[in-house]
Amino acid sequence: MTSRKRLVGLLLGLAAMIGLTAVTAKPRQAAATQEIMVVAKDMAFNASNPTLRVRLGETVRLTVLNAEEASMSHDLVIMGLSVKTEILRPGDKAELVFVADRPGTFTYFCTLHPRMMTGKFIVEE
Ligand SMILES: [Cu+2]
Repeated sequence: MTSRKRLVGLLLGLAAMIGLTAVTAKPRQAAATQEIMVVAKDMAFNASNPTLRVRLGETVRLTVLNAEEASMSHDLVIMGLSVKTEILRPGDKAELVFVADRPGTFTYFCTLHPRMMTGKFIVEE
């Protein structure tokens, strides 16, 4: 009776260990989607053209909103990552989903105002 209880305990412990291993062994690509919201307004992205950071292999959902009040169009391109929105008129929103599959420091910018609206997009290993 006692040894059977011990056996059950041992089996439960073993099952827990196997379960733990399965969780630990999950690939990094299975990580949650990284949500990034960028608002284009007053000739800047998020007011200060911030550096955006994601991890290598991560799925990124990039939302770009043109919040200008005047008739100023914008878009957003990330050089080297094949990420590009269409031209967005005021009130327009684009949503791009992509996998950050190349490590490095990339430049994002608006093709209509590349000098004023530009920042860094970093894919960290
Ligand atoms: Cu622009």
